[in-house]
Amino acid sequence: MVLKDNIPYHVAIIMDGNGRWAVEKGLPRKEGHRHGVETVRSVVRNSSELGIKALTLFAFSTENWRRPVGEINYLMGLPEIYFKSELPELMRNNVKVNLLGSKEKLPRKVQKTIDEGREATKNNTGMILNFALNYGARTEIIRAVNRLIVDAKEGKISGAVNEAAFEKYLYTASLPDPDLLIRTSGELRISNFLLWQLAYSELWFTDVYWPDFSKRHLLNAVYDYQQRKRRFGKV
Ligand code: V07
Repeated sequence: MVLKDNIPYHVAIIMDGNGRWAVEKGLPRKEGHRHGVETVRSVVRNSSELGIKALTLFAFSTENWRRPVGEINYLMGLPEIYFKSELPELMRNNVKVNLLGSKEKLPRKVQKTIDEGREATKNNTGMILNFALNYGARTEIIRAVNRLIVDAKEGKISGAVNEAAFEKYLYTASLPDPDLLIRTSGELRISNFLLWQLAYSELWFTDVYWPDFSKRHLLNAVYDYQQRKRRFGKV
């Protein structure tokens, strides 16, 4: 099925449809998020087995704070639930965890959980697992501009800034751009996710809700990616 060579180096996923999955089953929305964490477990394992080198998962956007407080509180408990059960497997599979997004607005406890997860996995040399948490792409770009201005004022920048120089100020500094973006649950939008980094990414959409996204769907996405011819604007 999927080819062993031409595995996408970096895959990004918008994990959409947890609430809808639950509501359609007559369950509370948080049941959808709970099942969504199960899917995170399987997609991390399967991606690492496939030889994907970086996986970026959109877990919580800067816009998601507008959800009901009860739902937000539940979501903010998920990083801890995730690490409690997954840390041993992350270590076995040599996975290094990282965060994209601004930590400051997150509850102290969540910051601590993520710092500990990062610290525990920092020497792992296998797949990089990025969680985009309190992430918004426009905010990321504005933050980069402001950090650049600070450096410029300190005289650390000489002449015009090019793309390579600018990218160093993004959360994804030193990480290659995603080769493949997957979005579940039928929405055909980017929704303020990695706007800079997705410039040349292949996009793959499915109607499947995130809690139902399985190894088969991941393999389908990678297979379709392998059939595409990437030109990066060239002929
Ligand atoms: C969340 C489960 C997956 C579907 C999308 C929304 C709900 C894993 C994490 C996580 C985040 C940081 C981290 C370790 C795990 C997570 C939130 C929501 C807020 F370091 N899943 N998951 N965080 N969902």
